[in-house]
Amino acid sequence: MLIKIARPGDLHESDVTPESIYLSRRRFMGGMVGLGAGLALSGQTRAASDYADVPEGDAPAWLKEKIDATRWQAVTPSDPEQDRVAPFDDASGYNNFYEFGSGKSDPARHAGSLETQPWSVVVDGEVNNGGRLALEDLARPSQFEERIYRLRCVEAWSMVIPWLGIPLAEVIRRAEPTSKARYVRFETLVDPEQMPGQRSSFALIDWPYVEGLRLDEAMHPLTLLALGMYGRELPNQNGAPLRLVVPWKYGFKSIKSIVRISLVAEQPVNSWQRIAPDEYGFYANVNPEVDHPRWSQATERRLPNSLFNPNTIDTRMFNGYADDVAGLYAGLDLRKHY
Ligand SMILES: Nc1nc2c(c(=O)[nH]1)N[C@H]1C(S)=C(S)[C@@H](COP(=O)(O)O)O[C@H]1N2
Ligand SMILES: [Mo]
Repeated sequence: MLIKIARPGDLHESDVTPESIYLSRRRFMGGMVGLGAGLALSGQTRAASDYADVPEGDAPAWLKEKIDATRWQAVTPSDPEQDRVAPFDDASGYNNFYEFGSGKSDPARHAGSLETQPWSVVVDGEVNNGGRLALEDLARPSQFEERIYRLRCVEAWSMVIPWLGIPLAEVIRRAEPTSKARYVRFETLVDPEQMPGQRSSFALIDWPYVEGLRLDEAMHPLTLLALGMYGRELPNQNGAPLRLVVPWKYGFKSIKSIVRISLVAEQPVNSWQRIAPDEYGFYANVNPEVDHPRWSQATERRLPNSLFNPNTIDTRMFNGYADDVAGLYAGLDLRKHY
């Protein structure tokens, strides 16, 4: 197992960052390893002790075991100045999760009581090996990996978050898609008793929250099913116990608290597309050249920031993952298929 215990000399940059976790040029440059579709993995590894400041979670025994066996070998963003990992308090305190309200602090305030154990996920549709899987059975055959990704919200803010999880591709392969499967459709839990946003008569969303990917996007090695972040299980406000992370797409594609994964023949209609099809499309690839009808997508506020340091940075094509994913969209008009 590749666990590196951090040596004191490794940590000097952390002196000037708010957290003991940071990304360094050395870590990224050190021994790049190619994987799958040219995916750049850092040869450096991180220690679980990098997360010493993060509050301990309350994961069930099976999940703790999986987390302890994580391959601490991150896919990292590339800019050591801009791409600092956000403090845990920001990543778990500033959220979008409309099931718990539409304010950024509503999820942290209201999601704590969500019952996430036991949890099961229905895998169905165009598959030969579907069914209802206990979460531990869905996760067990795969090794956990850490992925440090940029998350770029369509609202033009972003954070760098270290996720823990398993490639979605492995779950899909085990389901044995039929030849008719061309898309993957995801659903979030519907439970108005536990989710106050689903009781509100002002809610825009027609529950459940739905998302979708093309099958090749779903099979891409960057696409992660996350069960944890910052070396622990997911806080409920971040989509416990299971959420999608698709780092080259706007954050709304990364659906939380998933209860159903369906392989389907037709392109799913995702929740935001249903609400405002002129503003939110199916693809939702991060693209600084295609503005939202009501605001520019050319820049973003990298969090944490402040009034005195707005920390506005340029948005990158495919959120900086173009080398890995641009090929998926060859020949597609990205202005039309936003
Ligand atoms: N079920 C569900 N999933 C969701 C959302 C939501 O409201 N409901 N919001 C999305 C949006 S808009 C973003 S930006 C990300 C935010 O993830 P984070 O809170 O972990 O940063 O979750 C996405 N997943
Ligand atoms: Mo978002």
